[in-house]
Amino acid sequence: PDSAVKDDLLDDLTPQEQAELVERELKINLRGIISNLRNLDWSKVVWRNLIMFALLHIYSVYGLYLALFHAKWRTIFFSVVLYFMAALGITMGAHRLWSHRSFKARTPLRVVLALFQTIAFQNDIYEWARDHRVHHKYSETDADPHNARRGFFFSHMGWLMYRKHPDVIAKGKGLDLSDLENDPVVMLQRKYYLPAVVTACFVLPTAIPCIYWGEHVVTALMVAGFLRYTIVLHITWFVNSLAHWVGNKPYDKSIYPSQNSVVAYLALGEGWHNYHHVFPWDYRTAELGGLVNYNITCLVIDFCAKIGQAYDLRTVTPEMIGRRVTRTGDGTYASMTQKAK
Ligand code: ST9
Ligand code: ZN
Repeated sequence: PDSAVKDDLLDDLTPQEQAELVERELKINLRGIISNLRNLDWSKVVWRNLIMFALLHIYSVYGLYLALFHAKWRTIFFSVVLYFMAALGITMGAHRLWSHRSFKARTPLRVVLALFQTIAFQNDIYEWARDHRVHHKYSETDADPHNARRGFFFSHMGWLMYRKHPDVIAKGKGLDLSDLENDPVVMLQRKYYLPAVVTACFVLPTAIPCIYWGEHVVTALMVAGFLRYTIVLHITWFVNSLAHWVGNKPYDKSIYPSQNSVVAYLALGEGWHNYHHVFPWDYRTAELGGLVNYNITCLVIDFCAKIGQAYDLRTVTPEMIGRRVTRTGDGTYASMTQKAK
């Protein structure tokens, strides 16, 4: 109800007043950042994570330098391949399959997706899907782990360095996670997560370039390990930050999630976030699949369905979408679909 009130108010404001309001909520102006820091409860900051993320970013800057001036082209190519593998592990595996059950997958495909998801090092599938389900069910409330109302930085990466709000844990305990508990692939990955993630995210990405094309060990670790990891993290985090703030809302104007094409492009089709929060069970996470909407994940799921590894793909009928657009959309639907054609 809170967000509905906010949007009614937004309609009465001039574009400049709207921009100011958004900036204030984003807290990207100096006063906002200072007031955010003042209101911070420092006892809840998880310093270990903050230091780890700071180090990761320092290594990644060095990785960028090595990538530009020293790395062999094979190492760069290999890092790009790793980006696609890790990204699919998140978009197709953790997100569309395990969090939303928007399609079903046979065991070989689930094993591959779990391996890919491990390369991404974003917590194990069980924890990722649990936090994501609580995010959808209680979006933009205290029970949302990366509640966008707490500012851009918090929803982007701040939440990973700060103790969770008690509501996240309380509401999370009320979720039915039996499907995850009954999936042996998910539980096996959870059991061996620590050694698996160190191997998949850092050891193999370093060892393979050294062994197969004689890359320097430091270059391999910094580029294919740290830099690639950091890039995939920020792209994922943009779905929670940018795509909850910037973009049209053709399906439901009363919620934060927005249609953001830049995020969609980087995140293999995951930026059509206004649609996704309205119809979370749709395996396309967008109204349209295909290359024209950068929905690479959708194309891969379609391919896996063709070879019999994915099945029971769930979608939404055009009539249902149309009714929802008329009832709650922000009026940009017509111009948006025209552009897509
Ligand atoms: C990372 C994840 O980066 C990113 C996820 C992004 C999601 C994006 C979604 C967007 C859509 C998809 C688009 C994909 C696009 C991909 C494009 C790719 C190119 N329910 O957690 P604790 C329990 S991870 C129920 O320690 P604290 C918990 O079980 C990065 N229970 O809380 C535990 O119980 P027990 C690497 C819950 O102390 C207890 O509560 N990883 C829930 O507040 C305490 O849990 C990291 O950096 C729940 N929801 O700490 C690690 N939650 O004791 C980050 C918790 O009984 N995490 N519980 O076991 C942490 O260090 C901590 O979780 C913390 C909070 C510091 C954040
Ligand atoms: Zn989702």
